[in-house]
Amino acid sequence: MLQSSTYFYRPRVALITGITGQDGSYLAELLLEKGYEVHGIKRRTSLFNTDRIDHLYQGPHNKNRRLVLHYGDMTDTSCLIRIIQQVQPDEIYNLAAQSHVAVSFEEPEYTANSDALGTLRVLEAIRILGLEKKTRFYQASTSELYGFVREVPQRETTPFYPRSPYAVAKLYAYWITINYREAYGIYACNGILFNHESPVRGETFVTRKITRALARIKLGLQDCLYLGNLDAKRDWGHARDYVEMQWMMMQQDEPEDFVIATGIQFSVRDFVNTAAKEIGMSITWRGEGVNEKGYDEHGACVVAVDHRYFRSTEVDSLLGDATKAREKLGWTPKITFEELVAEMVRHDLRSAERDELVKKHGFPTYAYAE
Ligand code: NDP
Ligand code: GDR
Repeated sequence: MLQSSTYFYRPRVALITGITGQDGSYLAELLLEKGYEVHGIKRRTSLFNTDRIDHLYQGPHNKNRRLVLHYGDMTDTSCLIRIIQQVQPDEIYNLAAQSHVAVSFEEPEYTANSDALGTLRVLEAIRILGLEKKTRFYQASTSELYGFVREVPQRETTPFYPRSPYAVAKLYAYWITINYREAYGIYACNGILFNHESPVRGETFVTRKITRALARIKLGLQDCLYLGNLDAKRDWGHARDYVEMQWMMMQQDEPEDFVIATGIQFSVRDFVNTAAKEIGMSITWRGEGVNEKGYDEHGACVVAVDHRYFRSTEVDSLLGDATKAREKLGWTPKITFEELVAEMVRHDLRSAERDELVKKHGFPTYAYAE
């Protein structure tokens, strides 16, 4: 029995789906710094998938453990209910998703299952377990909802027109979040986040693909960077700034949806030029006349356009207006585009240097990220 004078300090408890991803890792860091007990759902994979959170890992024998990982999957209702029942979270951040737009054209059904129905499963678990009044819910919504844009810049009231199986799945998740808020009084909110990047961005998203490839080209580990639509324009921010806003949205008196963006737009071509400048390289652009190996008649090339990276339906241009977040929550992004690119380049140069060393000692280094 506890002495009556004994006080239990129960830290706030957060559950992050997608904790092994880019945002999950930054958010876990932030919540641990704020004193939370953090639980995360990771998928069973045949190789380790916890690289991004290994620096936060605390073993099961650590008495003061504040980071706990659970095996689970967004497509498995029973495990989601079990984990939420066990963890009894104050806040759930639903970040898990098949998050690659181009891949969603290849895997539309799986994308719908994990991104749309996965969100429903978590919300239903809150309801089934009677946690409507206790557990707050954050949904990782996206600027991809705007797709074929009807208004520039895009704000909370701009109509949606999704242009990929990914965006259509996320549209369902957006609305089911609002429906559960209205129908059951759950504190549930959508962060409509524009693109955000970092040194731990997945290697097949265009920004990381660029910084990684240019670093490898600089060190002679790669000849060429193949890209799709160089004219696509995005509003790129830093993931560290954006997870702060995810947390802020969950601390309000009433749940609301917010756009999170920088309000500044660059093209893919601009990103390449900025990264090349940072790395001290001049770019040789090659058109679509490259042969199978990517070289044209001039020999080795640096950036070439390859049609396989074009999408069946493209989102040409996104630009966000985060006025509501600034006025209601006092949020503004702190890290500029140039600082973001510089940080990514520095990180990828270090990785390329490590690969160069490995190669010098006769070990293979792995190939291009497509
Ligand atoms: P990542 O792709 O880096 O991370 C996705 C996470 O979801 C990973 O932890 C991944 O696990 C996990 N995951 C994928 N499928 C499943 C599944 N079926 N069951 C359980 N876990 C799964 O994405 P980001 O961190 O960049 O983005 C986080 C969220 O925000 C996503 O929902 C994304 O759609 C959304 N978003 C992202 C934006 C961005 O610019 N980054 C902008 C707007 C929205 P594993 O590590 O094993 O692959
Ligand atoms: P996006 O990001 O589709 O906006 O989704 P991505 O970096 O994949 O593409 C941005 C733009 O660049 C063009 N592009 C290429 N893209 C990739 N991946 N590879 C290429 O070689 C290439 N060449 C040109 C694309 O066509 C596109 O126009 C990201 C994800 O994080 C989503 O989960 C999130 O919801 C949105 O951002 C907001």
